[in-house]
Amino acid sequence: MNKPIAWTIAGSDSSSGAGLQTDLLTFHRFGLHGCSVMTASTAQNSHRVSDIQYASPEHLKAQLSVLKHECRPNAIKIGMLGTPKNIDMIREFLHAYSGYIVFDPVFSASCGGGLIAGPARAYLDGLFQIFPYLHLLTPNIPEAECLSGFMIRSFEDMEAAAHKILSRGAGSVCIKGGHFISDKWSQDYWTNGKESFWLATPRYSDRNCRGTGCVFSSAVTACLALNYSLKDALVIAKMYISNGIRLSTISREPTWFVHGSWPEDQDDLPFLSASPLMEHPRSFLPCDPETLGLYPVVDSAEWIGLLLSAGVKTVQLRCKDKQGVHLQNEIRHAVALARQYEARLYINDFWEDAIAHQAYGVHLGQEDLNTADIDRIFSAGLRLGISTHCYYEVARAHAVQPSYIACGPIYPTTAKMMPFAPQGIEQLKRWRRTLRRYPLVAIGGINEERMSEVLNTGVNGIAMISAITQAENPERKTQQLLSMVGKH
Ligand code: 3NM
Repeated sequence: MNKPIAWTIAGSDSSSGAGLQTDLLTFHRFGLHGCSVMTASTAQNSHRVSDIQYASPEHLKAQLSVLKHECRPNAIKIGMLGTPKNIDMIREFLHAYSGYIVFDPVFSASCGGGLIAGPARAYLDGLFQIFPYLHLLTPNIPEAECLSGFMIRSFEDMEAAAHKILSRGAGSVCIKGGHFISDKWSQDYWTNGKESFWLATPRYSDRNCRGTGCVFSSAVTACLALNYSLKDALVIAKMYISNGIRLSTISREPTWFVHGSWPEDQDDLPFLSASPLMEHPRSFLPCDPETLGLYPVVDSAEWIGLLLSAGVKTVQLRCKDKQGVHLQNEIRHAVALARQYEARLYINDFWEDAIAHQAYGVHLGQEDLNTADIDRIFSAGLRLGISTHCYYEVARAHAVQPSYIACGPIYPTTAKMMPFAPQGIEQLKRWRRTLRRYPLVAIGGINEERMSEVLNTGVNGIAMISAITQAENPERKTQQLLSMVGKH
């Protein structure tokens, strides 16, 4: 077996609207081999649960043992456990397992039927014992209220409840805001105690899909099994959920979630930000023209002069080694040159100076997003470009609605210390399909030989440093590259 493997430890839903049937389908759509450990069999349709047979702890153990030997999981999702004894059995198993574990603490079916045996208190106490083994807990609002003991009436309450739940020992918590019917966004809050963010997608209040909680936790598990980081997994899973709800039938009656393939629609990409979304973020001015073309990134006004005289029309000043008056002079000089050549100059990092000197735009990395005053850049009428390297960063950039998004590194690069592996041309094609309303700039390791395959993806700009600055004759190389872009 050569596919990554994910397990679901959950109850069977005879109608397949939720439970392990829908978990397996989700795993399949993400290209995994899914295995199931059934904790209970429910007789269920979209209106009621008419019977439940819980698996005995012995039967649970037998399922875990056979699978453990042949189908070692890359990640595990746990859903309904049903009885305190089954919780104990799972805790024993988790003690010896070191991979990713996602837990969706299901207490009742979407149709309202309770799914746990015996007193709720004993069940909850058992659950708390397994929290220290979990990488992620994904309660909805009623479940989060149960686990935290808080009433959740506001976004602040969601944050407080998440931190209370976290204090029980789970690695991180994502509270799904799907039950906040008053809000026009579906907003989830994630935290691991050190970092936190909100994910917002449009709410489709005229749809009533079953099993979305199961699908969300399975989709996160699938992405973890595929080696995505937890933060990326949350973004991709949110896209998958938004897509399936958006494409489902408009109805008050319960309807089927529409399982898609890998989510690639910008309409489903969440806005990721430090606080909940109150209104649709405003968009930065568009790049004009939308085609940025050859986009050299250089560290001095002298380089900019050379490139502009060779015919470059979009350029970035990325000064990492100058400060104070030297930096000011460099920026002033670069802006004057750009005006003279009617070219578009983006200033990396130094957004205040870019505003002061009225540069065409600012380019920010993800760390700069923590400190830059985005509203001031917007009000000053400058364009904004943002670097991204993964789904989490793309969703974060999306919340700022920049003029363009840069995706990198596409190939290995030596010009920048890079904690990210090269994304490759296939992922760049995927970004092109996904981010269809943004101009995209490709960066990282691009040179003359790789140029046409990058251009073929349909990106709007090609950024590069060393292919130009390390060339024997940078001016001639720039002209060659410009002509390749021009002919495309
Ligand atoms: N940013 P070269 S890669 C400045 O991926 C920079 O965000 C990157 O230089 C990113 O063309 C990179 O020499 C370096 O590889 C690009």
